[in-house]
Amino acid sequence: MSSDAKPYTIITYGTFDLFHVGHVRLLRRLADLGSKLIVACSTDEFNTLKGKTTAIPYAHRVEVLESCRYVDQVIPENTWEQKREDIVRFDADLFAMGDDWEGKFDDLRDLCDVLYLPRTENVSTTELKQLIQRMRGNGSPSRNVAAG
Ligand code: C2G
Repeated sequence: MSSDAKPYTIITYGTFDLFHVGHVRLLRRLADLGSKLIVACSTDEFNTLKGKTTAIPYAHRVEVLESCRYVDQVIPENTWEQKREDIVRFDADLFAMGDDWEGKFDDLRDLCDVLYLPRTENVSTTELKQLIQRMRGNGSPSRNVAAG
């Protein structure tokens, strides 16, 4: 592909709390589909709107995503409604999510392709939180993750 060709741009959205292999495998599959992957990371305020409580603050979740080899750019996700504007702004060719969102964003098909990829089984942020709670209940030493 000539160097001045437009990158095939993919955009995806999520909280990415307690970054785990399910997130990694989604981002890797998406990166393999194009030449630029943009991740819109849910802000702490938006997660409150989503009814989600995150373990890791937004700034740290962004830092982790930006360190991921598959991710080219991280932007904030502040609202449900920003997707259309983002797709136009970044000239995205593909909007993609895990298939727990199957069908939820088909309305974007007038702007770009829409793809739902199979979730990675047996791992989720919720399960990790429950595991950590059980470990703490068993007297495992806990330390402030954010302090590193
Ligand atoms: N995911 C996955 N496999 C898992 C867990 C998550 O493929 N085992 C995918 C999800 O399908 C999603 C992405 O990883 O596409 C991020 O997951 P979350 O952080 O849980 O994102 P969510 O809270 O679903 O926010 O506007 C869309 C929302 O912001 C999505």
